[in-house]
Amino acid sequence: MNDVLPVSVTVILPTRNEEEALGPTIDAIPRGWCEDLEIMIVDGNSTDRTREIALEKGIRVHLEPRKGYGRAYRTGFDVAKNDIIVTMDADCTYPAETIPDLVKRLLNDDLEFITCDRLTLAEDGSMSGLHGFGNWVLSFTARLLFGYGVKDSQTGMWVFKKSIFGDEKMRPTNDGMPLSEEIKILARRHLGKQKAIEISVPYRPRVGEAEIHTWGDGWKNLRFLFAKRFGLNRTVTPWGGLADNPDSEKGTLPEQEN
Ligand SMILES: Nc1nc2c(ncn2[C@@H]2O[C@H](COP(=O)(O)OP(=O)(O)O)[C@@H](O)[C@H]2O)c(=O)[nH]1
Ligand SMILES: [Mg+2]
Repeated sequence: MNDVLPVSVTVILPTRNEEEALGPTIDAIPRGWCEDLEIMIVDGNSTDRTREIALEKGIRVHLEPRKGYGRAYRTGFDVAKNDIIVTMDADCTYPAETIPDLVKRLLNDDLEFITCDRLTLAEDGSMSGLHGFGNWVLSFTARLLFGYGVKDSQTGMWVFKKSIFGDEKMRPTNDGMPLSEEIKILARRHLGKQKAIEISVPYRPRVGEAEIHTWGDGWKNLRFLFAKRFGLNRTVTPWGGLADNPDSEKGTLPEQEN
C-alpha cells in the first residue's frame, strides 16, 4: 500500500505481564500508512518489564489499575486519541500486518465496525483442542441466543470508528473477558449487519504465558451470554479511565502503586 490513508488511528493493546511478547507485537505494527498512528498499551499493574518496554519502543502507556481485560478496554476506548480504533492482544497471536488493509476496508466500504474471525484461518498450534472446543461452544451459544451470525464470538481484534461510542448503547459494560462477545453483540444490534461485518484473519500461537483460566473464563463468558440475553447483566464500574490515571504521553514512566 503506497497511499497514506487520510485518517488517524489508535492501536490499543491491553497488557498484563507481557514482557516477552509486547516488543515483537509492537514491531509488527506497520507504520507510515495513515496520517496519524497512535499505539498504546493499557496496562493492568504489570509486575514485569511491560511498561518499560512500551516506553523504550516510544508508545503511549496508560495505566488502568482496576483488574480485567474488559476494564482495560473500557478505559482505552475513552482515552484513545484518534478516530479509528484497532484492538489486539499483546501476545503475537493477531496479524498486525493486516491492519492497514482492514482500515482501508472500513473506509472504502463505509463500515462502522469489523470483527476479525480467527477460527477459519487459525494456524497450527494457535488454539489447543480445549480452547477450540470452548470457542465453538461459546460462539454457537451466542449465535443461538442472539441470532447475530458472528462466527468467532471471542476474537479480540476489532477495527472500528471511535464515534460509535457517541451512542451510549454501544458502550460495553463488562470488565472481564466477556467484553469481547459483548461488543460484537452490540455492534450487530445497534449498527446492523451492513455496517458491522466479520472478516477472517490468521491467528498464531501465543508468545509468553496466558493469564486466561480456561474453565473459569469459559464459564464466565457463557454465563454472561445468558445474562445479557435476558437483561440481567450489571455494570460494575463506569465508562472511561480514572480521573487521575497517569499517562506517559509526556514520555515519562507513570508512577504506579504495586
Ligand atoms: N490491562 C489488562 N490487560 C489484561 C488483563 N488480563 C489480560 N490482559 C491482556 O489482555 C490480552 C488478552 O489476554 P490473553 O491472556 O491473551 O487471553 P486469551 O487470548 O483469551 O487467551 C493480553 O494482551 C493480556 O496481556 C487485565 O486484567 N488488565
Ligand atoms: Mg491472547
